[in-house]
Amino acid sequence: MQGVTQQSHTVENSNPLDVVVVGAGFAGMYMLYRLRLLGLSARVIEAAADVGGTWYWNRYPGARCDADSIEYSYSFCEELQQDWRWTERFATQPEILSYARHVADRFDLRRDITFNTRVSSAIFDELHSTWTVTTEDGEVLHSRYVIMATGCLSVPRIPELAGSDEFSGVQYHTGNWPHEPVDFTGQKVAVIGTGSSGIQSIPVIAQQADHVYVFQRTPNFSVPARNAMLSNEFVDWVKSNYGAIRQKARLVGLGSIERPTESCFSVDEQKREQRFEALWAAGGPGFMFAFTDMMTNLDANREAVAFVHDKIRSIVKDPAVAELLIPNDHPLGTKRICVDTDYYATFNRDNVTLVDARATPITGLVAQGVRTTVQTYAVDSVVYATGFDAMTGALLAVDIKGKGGISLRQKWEGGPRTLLGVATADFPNFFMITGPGSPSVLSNVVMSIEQHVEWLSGLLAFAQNRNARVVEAQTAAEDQWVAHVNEVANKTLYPLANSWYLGANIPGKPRVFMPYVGGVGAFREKCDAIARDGYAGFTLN
Ligand code: NA7
Repeated sequence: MQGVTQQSHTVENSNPLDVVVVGAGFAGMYMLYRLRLLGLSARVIEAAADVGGTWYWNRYPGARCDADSIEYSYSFCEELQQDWRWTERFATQPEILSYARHVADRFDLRRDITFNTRVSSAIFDELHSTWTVTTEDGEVLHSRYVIMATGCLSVPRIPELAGSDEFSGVQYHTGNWPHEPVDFTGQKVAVIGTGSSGIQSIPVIAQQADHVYVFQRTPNFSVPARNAMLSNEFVDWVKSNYGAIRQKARLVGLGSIERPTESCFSVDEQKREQRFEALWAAGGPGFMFAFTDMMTNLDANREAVAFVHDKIRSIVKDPAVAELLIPNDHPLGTKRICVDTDYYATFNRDNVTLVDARATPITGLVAQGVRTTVQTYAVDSVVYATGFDAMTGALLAVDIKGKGGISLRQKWEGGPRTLLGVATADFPNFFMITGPGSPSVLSNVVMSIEQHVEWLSGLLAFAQNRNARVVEAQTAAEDQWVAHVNEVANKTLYPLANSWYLGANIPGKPRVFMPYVGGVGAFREKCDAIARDGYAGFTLN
């Protein structure tokens, strides 16, 4: 027998729970709500002091969602979506966190959540078909099921820079920002990284700091957000049409984004330009869906690339700075497109300097600041906007052992393998919400969370009805799913970029395209077909 070794809390005498859920972000909260409906006992373990997940931690200046707030919210409760009033097109982090807290209060979720506690291991006991979950504080829980609701972007990554201990100022990571306000007034600040977090925070920090040095290794594509306050008329319209808006989003992704019907070269140059202009003026991530073939046809993508290059040149006054900001190593959208407010214009400010960290890489920190191969930049604070160990980081941070003592880290050595991103063979009664192999980060993730949670609730109800003690993904079904995920990814331009979708931002991480790119509608259909087929691909005993 592999697994349980804790002598003081044996499975036999500990009155096991039905489910341990790890994480109380949007996924963990809704999972708990649904488990209660199934009549299952559950405990949620959360590292933070409150609910909210990524929105609890990412408090950096300018942090906001890049999906429309009316869609980046739960749809499962009509009263909830009618009562809550979003104020801005793209909600700020504090507003999203208030929403998460409101949901926790409204459904009295906190009574089943243990906060300030991190799970260190989860070990499957084959004899009893239960899991033993141990926290870093040494608490041991036993449960029939473990559900990882640990988020796709929840393990911040700080590059190992020589001399970081010697730096005399303060170092921050955007994904683990202090809870007290940070005041950069009068300071010289280094921001390392120009992904979404850097692009959102740099304009805001620049308004406060004495000087900002932006260390850019790879320029990214960013489109204007055109954020605005939501009018009462618009909100009223949304609330009267919420059913249809949600339904559309379930089938095509972000429902508020009008999907194209034409391919790029089926229209003439003038019409193409007009469409790009209209989407640029409308703001938001819809720009990357200008034509049907933007993410599959390199020539079509190049048209959008050229348009954005021209925009950058027209906004940034110093031509040398503009050239440096121009992304030229990946097709548009193959790294997550950034959505900004005044990002490029910020480089016209006298107190902002762009440092080419590719031509002159950062070699480390010294007491006074950041050192590159050519000079030292004296700064008071360093902001790492250097991203996350995405999609698998939080799962593999926990020591998870399944059948025969196999660890998830071993099994996923060559990259994650899942069935539908929800389960993995040899790990019975173990599930993930929006795991690798599901649309997750390529979709409106709250909507994808709802889909996964509801589908998994159906599977657990099915197991309950059959008195099954064990639910496990079959290896053959998993192999087929992994092959399908790769096949659809390889038909697109996505694998052409060194993105965190592929794990390329983490040295040594296997290069595997992790999210499912086939679309939320197709994914939902496949999941539903499997359910209709008696959860084909899963073994229930
Ligand atoms: P990202 O998108 O992973 O961006 C991280 C940035 O940090 C990126 O520009 C990196 O450059 C840069 N980076 C990382 N290490 C270094 C070093 N050592 N030197 C210089 N620059 C470095 O993370 P974000 O937090 O911005 O966004 C993640 C997601 O969160 C986002 O897509 C949204 O979905 C929300 P590189 O490209 O590796 O050259």
